[in-house]
Amino acid sequence: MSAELIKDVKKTFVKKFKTEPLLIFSPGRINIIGEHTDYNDGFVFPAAVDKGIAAAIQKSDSGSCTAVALDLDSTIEFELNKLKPSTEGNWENYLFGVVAEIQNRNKIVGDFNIIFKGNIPGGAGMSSSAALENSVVFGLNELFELGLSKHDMILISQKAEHNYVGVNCGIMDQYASMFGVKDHALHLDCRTVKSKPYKIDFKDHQLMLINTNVKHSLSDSAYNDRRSACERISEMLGIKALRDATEADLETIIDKVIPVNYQKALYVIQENLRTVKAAKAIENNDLETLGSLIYQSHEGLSNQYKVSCDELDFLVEQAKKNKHVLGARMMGGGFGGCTINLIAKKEAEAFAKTASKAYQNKFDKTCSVYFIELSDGTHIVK
Ligand code: GAF
Repeated sequence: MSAELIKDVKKTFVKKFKTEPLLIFSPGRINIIGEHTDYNDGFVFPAAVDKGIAAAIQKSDSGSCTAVALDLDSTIEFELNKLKPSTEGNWENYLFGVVAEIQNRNKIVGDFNIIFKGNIPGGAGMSSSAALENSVVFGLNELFELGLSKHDMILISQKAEHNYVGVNCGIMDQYASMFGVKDHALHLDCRTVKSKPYKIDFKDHQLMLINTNVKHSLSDSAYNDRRSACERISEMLGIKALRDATEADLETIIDKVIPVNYQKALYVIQENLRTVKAAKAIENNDLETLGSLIYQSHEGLSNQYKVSCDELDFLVEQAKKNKHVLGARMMGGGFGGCTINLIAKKEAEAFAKTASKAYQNKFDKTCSVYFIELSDGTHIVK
């Protein structure tokens, strides 16, 4: 599938710009557990997947830059010294943001042309945004010999999202997309920004995604609000981030925090511990425990952190009714997108069918099922 994307962007690039481009593939990600912990300096457990964004990029001598999003049939021209966030709030903000953040580091980017095409479903919570940002920064680094490390690049991608897109995201998505390792998930410590790869081979079980195909509005502002609430509580506790707090610490300020925010902080503290326990469970090949932690994660996201929605809750309820699903939860920022399910391989197709039918009956719309492969991070395609 990604080979086709590469072929398409290359062909279109050569036809449009009459020169051979540099080709990049940048993946989306899943996350086994550890949601909304990244911006609290905590642990997450993501993996890059075989869906992503292909980019063809080359220097331009026309005096300006052209960018084409093939799947959106959208072309823009821009000049490097006149960059500012577009009010349309579209895909170009990811691109402009990355270029601007590179320039902020006093690195010189020359004119370039770029063509993208992707196969990460929009709003699926699989981070097409990080894939896009990483493809741009990776391509520009290579083309203009900027000397950026992979760590520099993901920080640039993250800043682009903060300053040009307006989402104060953590580092999980950019990290997973850039550093992904085939067949592995990364147990990432978001404070040190270092990870340990875990080979994921669940033998007779597998991970399966079900996309609600909904993305509820206001998700960006709700995300930023939650991040601010966590930061305010950390400040009250006199710590750098909620990663440093225990439930007992939190109890000391129970009278000073409104109950909904107290629950959010409690969720973060508990989710962080769950993520550490999940790593142990995977080491011990203890899938029952892993599954139960995944279900607990969803409970917390839905009832305490309040980032789920009816469609996600419904799919998790369907999973709970099926003894072959060991764990299921919403994945990513929330308010729509996918559930991730840990399920017996031989039952996966049957559950996908039953859950899809029930979803259609309940919401009068379809959900989509994805079987994903864990893949390498952002790379050049020869
Ligand atoms: C989004 C953000 F981009 C990530 O940084 C992370 O916070 C995630 O939501 C929730 O875990 O994908």
